[in-house]
Amino acid sequence: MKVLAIAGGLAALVLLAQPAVAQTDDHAGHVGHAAPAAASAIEAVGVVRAVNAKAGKVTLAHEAIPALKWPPMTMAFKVADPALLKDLAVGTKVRFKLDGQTIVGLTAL
Ligand SMILES: [Cu+2]
Repeated sequence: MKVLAIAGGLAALVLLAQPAVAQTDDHAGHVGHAAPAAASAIEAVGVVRAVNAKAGKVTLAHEAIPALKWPPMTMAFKVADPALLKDLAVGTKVRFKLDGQTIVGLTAL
């Protein structure tokens, strides 16, 4: 039990250390995002700023995503299925589902 308690303490320290790291990242290049700890998809809301169906990419001005410790920002996402971008207009508010930094689900609101 003692070993388990120590391991738990270390995990807590790691978790506590992450926000400090995130705060020093100004997200200017959008490459500073850490991979999500959870394997499950994360949902967020944003507004479509650009669509590149050919490249399978969409640029979203997304709201903060606390689960990923992301502040609100505009960034490009890859989509798992280009069909998600069909008939998607710039300016549309959408709810989207992320697996890593790939959009696996997208619904106009
Ligand atoms: Cu972002």
